[in-house]
Amino acid sequence: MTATHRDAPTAAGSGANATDRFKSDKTTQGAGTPPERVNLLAREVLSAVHETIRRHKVTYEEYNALKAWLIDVGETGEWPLFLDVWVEHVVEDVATEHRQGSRGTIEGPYYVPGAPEQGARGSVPTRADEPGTPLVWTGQVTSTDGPALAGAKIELWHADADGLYSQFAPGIPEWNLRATFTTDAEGRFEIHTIRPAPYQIPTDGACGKLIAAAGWHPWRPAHLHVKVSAPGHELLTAQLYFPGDEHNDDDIASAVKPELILEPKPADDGETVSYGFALDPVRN
Ligand code: MBD
Ligand code: FE
Repeated sequence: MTATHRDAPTAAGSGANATDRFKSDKTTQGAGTPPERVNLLAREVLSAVHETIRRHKVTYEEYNALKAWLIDVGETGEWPLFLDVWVEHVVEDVATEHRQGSRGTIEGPYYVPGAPEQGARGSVPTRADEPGTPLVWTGQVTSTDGPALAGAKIELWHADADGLYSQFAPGIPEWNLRATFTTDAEGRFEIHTIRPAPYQIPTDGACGKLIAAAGWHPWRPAHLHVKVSAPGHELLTAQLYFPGDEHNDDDIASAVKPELILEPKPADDGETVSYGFALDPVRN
């Protein structure tokens, strides 16, 4: 390890970065939600909280512990992490239930738009001594209407062999293990990367405190994140997993689906895998 104590990854560090990222990319504050809908949703969420308090006779001590913890979530910048781990999977289910094409799953807190373009065949940016098993991934992007999609974009991002993401953990080059590929005339691509490590939710922040206090585990299985897009088609956000990972069955973020588990094969230098995507046309 070359990391010094000073630049070790911390929950507050990745949390602050994820919070800034969300504010600059995603916040649309209110987004035109009409008052009737805010009223409906806010009332139902609050009554679920009230019901839980009555049913379990929640005490003032517990109420104050909750208040302190919620303050802590904000102070450690962990709202993106908390929501993406424990809430996003249901939003994703609802948003994509009409689709015929490839299944997706949650985005999580660590996507960054604008990763370097590598064409149809190429490598993700890595450090000279990037640890991890080399992985060559080939595939094709098609439309559920049939045709191959030339010029489709595949944005890939994933953790390194220590389970850390560039731009969210310190000391990693900006675009390490992040890239954008564009399919060729037949809709095909070939991506050279490394196998990521399982991801552990930071144990030193508010989410880690909840996990410890509830006796849960902090792990997500190893995964590759992708966004696949083509004109006239719905954006597909997915993650791909590796067979045999002990957390495929109990992902803390509930984001594993059987269709998303790869079937890698051993190769001379690492592994190869074939996996493609079918995108749903936008219907009006
Ligand atoms: C991750 O890497 C991730 O993908 C999700 C969903 C939550 C926390 C960390
Ligand atoms: Fe992730």
